[in-house]
Amino acid sequence: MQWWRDAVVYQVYVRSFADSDGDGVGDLGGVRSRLGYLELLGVDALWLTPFYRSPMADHGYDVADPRDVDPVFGDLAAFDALVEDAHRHGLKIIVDLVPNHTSTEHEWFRAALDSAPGSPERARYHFRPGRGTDGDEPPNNWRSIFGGPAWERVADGEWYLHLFAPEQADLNWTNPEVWADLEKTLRFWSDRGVDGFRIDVAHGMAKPDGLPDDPQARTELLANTDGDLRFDQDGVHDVHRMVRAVLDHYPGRMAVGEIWVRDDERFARYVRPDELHQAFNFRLLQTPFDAAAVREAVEHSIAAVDAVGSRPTWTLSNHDVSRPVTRYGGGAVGLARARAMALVMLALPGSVYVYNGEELGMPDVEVPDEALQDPVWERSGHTERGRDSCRIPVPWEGGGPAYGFSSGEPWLPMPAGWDALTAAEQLEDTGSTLSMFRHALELRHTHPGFVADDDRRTRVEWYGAPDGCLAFRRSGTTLACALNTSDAPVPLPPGDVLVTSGPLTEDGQLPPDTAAWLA
Ligand code: TEU
Repeated sequence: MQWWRDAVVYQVYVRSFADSDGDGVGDLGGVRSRLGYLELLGVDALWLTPFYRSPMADHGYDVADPRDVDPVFGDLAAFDALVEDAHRHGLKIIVDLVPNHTSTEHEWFRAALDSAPGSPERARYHFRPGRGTDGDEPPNNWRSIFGGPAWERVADGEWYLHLFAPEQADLNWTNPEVWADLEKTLRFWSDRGVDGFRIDVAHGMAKPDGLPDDPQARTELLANTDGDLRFDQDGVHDVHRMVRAVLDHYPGRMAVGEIWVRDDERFARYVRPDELHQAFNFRLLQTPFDAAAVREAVEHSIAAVDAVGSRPTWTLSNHDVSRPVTRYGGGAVGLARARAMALVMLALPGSVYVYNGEELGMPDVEVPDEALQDPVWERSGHTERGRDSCRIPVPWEGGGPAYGFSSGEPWLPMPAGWDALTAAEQLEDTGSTLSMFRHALELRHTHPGFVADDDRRTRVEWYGAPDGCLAFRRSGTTLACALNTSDAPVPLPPGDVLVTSGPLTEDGQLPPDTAAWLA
């Protein structure tokens, strides 16, 4: 059963979702306590961000033990209870694996530090002597994604590679022990009943022989075809074939890769039939609120994966990027646009990834300097504020400073005046963003435009639309979606209105910054 092909997957940033023990940090018990809400919302699966043992230099993406739960998030028993309850609520569980690097607190890295240059312990990572007369220059010119050189020096003078924070040492994927360990981790969580895996930096891992200098000394994560040597090396596909071979032994399991590769043909390689089931498609979240650009992104995204017989995925936000409400201009206009884009995304064929709080219309929140936590802030020499603004805890109900997220002090400050944003308030309001999501998700499960079992569903057919607008129909169905990004109301395409992202005009037209579904 390929449940993921049309699934709506809800990303739980565990740290910010719900805190069950009052330490101000969300945890597995908190997720479990909110399963009723998630079922009511109507999502199909949860992606849990890393909850493994970690010193939290990158909030869990620095993993010290990938087969154990960090005490701040709970323990293995809490995890098992969560999986069992989630399944009882009809929700699948996807866990997040981080195979490109480990924490420098991982036992492997500690053993590497205690061992001599050239030892097998060091061969699990990329240790190299430095350049320059005293070896005090990094081994190559690669830059870290979070800022600064991608190399850190250890006491005996060797350097190790870290494409992210210095606390995240890149693993050496030419080492068979590294492969065996990922396989063990896949089996460990599969045997505990998880339904899928999100693979962090899935275009990383493989490095070019000899780690040559990058002619451009790039700093961005998005790999191009023009030779970024840090990412998208051909050898990475062997890793994904191994992942697929392991998961093929477990019926109904899937893997979705976080793949920042610009070139369509190279991107599609990751979802070939013997590799990952899905790849995140970041095109929509990089597209401005403009109908022509949105249409281009949609056509492009579908064509890219169609070429290898795979289905598209869609996302407008995650824990690494500015939230849609803020990205589209903030305030009432930003919210209206975020709601409209959510309806467009939820009408598209394929599966959708929704980030916690997106269904509430949460905006980014300015975090004061002294409260910033993201390593990007330090590593960039305080030139980049990092990703804390989109990681503010979820407001559940009014009546207290932590809005029901925690009985203690939230790990990031939550602003005053958020009562109307809370899930509890929005559940009561039929015009709320949450009610719009619930309605749309219910239609995804019940309307023939979504449930028709027909392979043509991978395609959309475009209607002619006024300037600044788009309208499409899911192929083989009557289900249509229209979006107005112009500054004047426009007539709707034919059909009965099923749901809108905001009120229509008095004469039944689609106003600016609004989308509608029809059938
Ligand atoms: O993300 C890859 C990544 O580094 C970017 O999304 C990055 O966060 C962005 O360009 C801002 O600097 C994954 C995780 O999603 C992210 O949270 C981790 O920090 C990163 O890997 C390292 O594991």
